[in-house]
Amino acid sequence: MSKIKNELGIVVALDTDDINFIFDLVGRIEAAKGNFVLKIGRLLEMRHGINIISDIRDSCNLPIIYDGKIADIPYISAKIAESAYNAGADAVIVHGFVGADVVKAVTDLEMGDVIVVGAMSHPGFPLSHTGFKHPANLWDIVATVNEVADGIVLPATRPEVIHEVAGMLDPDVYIIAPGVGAQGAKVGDAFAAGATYEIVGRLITENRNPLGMAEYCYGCGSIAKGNIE
Ligand code: BMP
Repeated sequence: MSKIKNELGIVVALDTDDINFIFDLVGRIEAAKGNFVLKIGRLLEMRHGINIISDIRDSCNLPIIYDGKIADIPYISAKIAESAYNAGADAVIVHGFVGADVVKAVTDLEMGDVIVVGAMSHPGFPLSHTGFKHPANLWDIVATVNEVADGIVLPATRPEVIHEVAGMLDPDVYIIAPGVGAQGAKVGDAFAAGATYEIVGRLITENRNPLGMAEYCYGCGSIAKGNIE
């Protein structure tokens, strides 16, 4: 069973240097109503070291994703993932384009969730020239995810890709979708297309009321999915 709940939620991307702000925000989010997950990326890791994962782990009970976008040979990828799990991560993000053997080297650890990047949110991400708006190897990645992984990253900026892939995924697999707010996608659009989680970074971290924005995003998800209490 996956460590990250396969239900509607917001992944808060903690991509800011301000450590005091992060710990304050994490404490507030933990007390908020909703399903929230934290994402620690390479920015925080490069600035503060791997201990930032254990420090945040020690400060709260929220699930933590290490977004190292791991993309190396299987042996190295597994070692990187192992370090993140040992530091307290519940899930790691691995690139899908590197191949099924890399993803399997990480899932074989059986230390936590494995989330695979299927397609990315930025404008320059290479798409297939066959008329489909997704990378040519996306279906290979989806097959690997269905076989061994827990989640997939698909772009909120391309809801048609989410919609198409959602229909091909095993129901146990959750979809996390970045690109909301700062990158142009509207809050709720990815949920409406079939995403389980929207990833939100700057829209929350640069807001004057970050907690209010996080709660608003979660509420938009509930509305998009039609399960308002
Ligand atoms: P923001 O909401 O501030 O644009 O941040 C988006 C977050 O999602 C960043 O942490 C980024 O690394 C991540 N991300 C993304 O933007 N696009 C992708 O395709 C994959 C990502 O992990």
